[in-house]
Amino acid sequence: MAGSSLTRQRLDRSRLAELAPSIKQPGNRVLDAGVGIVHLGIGAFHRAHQAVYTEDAMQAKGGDWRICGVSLRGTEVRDRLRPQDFLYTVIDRSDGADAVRIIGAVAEVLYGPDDPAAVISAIARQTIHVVSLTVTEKGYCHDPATGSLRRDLPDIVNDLDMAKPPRSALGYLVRGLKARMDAGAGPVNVISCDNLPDNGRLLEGLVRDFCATAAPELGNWLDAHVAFPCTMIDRIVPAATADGLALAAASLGLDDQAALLTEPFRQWVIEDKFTAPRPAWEAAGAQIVSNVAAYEAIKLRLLNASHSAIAYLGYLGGFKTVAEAIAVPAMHAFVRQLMDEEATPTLEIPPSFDVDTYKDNLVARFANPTLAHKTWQIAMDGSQKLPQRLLETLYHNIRAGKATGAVSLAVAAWMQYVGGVDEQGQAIDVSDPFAEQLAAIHTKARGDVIGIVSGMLAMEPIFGAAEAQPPGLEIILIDALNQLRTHGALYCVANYC
Ligand code: CS2
Repeated sequence: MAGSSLTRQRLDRSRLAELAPSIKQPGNRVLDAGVGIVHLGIGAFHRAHQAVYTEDAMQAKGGDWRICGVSLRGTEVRDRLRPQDFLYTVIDRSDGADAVRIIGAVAEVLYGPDDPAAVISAIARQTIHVVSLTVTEKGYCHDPATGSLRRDLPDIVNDLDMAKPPRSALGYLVRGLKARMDAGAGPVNVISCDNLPDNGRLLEGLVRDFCATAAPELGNWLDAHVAFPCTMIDRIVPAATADGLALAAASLGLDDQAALLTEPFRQWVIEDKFTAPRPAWEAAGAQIVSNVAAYEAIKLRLLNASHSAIAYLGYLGGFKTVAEAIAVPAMHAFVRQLMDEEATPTLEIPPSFDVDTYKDNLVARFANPTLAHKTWQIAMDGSQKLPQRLLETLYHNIRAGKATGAVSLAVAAWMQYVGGVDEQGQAIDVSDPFAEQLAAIHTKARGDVIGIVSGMLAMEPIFGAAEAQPPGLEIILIDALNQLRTHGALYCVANYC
């Protein structure tokens, strides 16, 4: 991202009085509030989603719910926010107009590796009632196909030795919970906000598994003191860019090095399962429900599945952004068919949920021309995303003898993408925890489609054990990958429709 404009003052508390009245501000109810949340993984998504809900909840109902954010992987967020008193701009962008607001819900940002003890003692503070996480799928250090803890990962090997400084989110969390138990600091809600099915239960299982080895004394305490509600989180928040910072600077008349662009839409469904106080998130529009599973599945298999299909097929077809790709009529029709014909029949739709309107809104959100949401960004970490987004639908439909043409083409596009070369022969920067193994499968197969597909299907963490894969899976994917490599992504997309 480009540096700041030399002529502009930097956003901070002392500048709030200068802002135009059209720019919504946090106000003293937020800025004077105490900290009640520790959030692990304070990236763009959290700052444009949970932090905004929390700000609105404090504005509506008060409470000491400001956020102590923690970065585990880099100092950038802290270094950009600190000179601004942790204030930043969120611009809701649509074709019609931009809505600009300043968020004040973040009170501080810690960089874990600088001072792990500070993070652990923050989690153990009596005034903290919520520990939430957005650490991305791979941050859970689990086997995506089975949900079990990957004890082979170097960070987990390190963290299971409680005498060592932690490296993984689980390592920080378990040490923090143990410190909380030791300090008698009382119950806490631990809230996963990542795009994983049953994210609360998954996290609880991983924490308990981790504790069984590293801190068995914590097991009973967890039963009585910690709730792990499941959540469905939704808001499209592209990674920050220099263009976004320039737009914020022009809107504010101030330099903001931490500004974010997002869409007007946002949704947060949270399981009503808490052991400690929480912000009045429902006053900010969050839905607190008894069961989140149906909402999670709908979102993962419709929104995120379409996103991943657009990311791989679109990237291979030469599209840099989701909006560019979905503007092509064949891609639009393909995504609609993927949702209507293949994914929707696998879902249990709650009676009050209007799934057709939901899908209409999804394609409209994808088409938002003001958000440059990169296909490359969504394509990242496909090995961690594929099972819940595409493979559940594919496996279900193979077993039920239903249509699989669109979903299998999307999975084949992922297989092709991770080979690291696009349809113009240009190298792809594949970012994935399994990138090396996936590239090695391509190298070994030397262009043989059967070799590529069988090598991929042998990746158990992604596709599950051979006996758990549906019969015919290999043939279906060989056919799809063959078509893709022979005719190219766009032809296949158009041909499918
Ligand atoms: C996207 C999601 O990057 C991705 O994988 O599919 O981050 C998506 O934008 C959000 O889940 C929308 O809520």
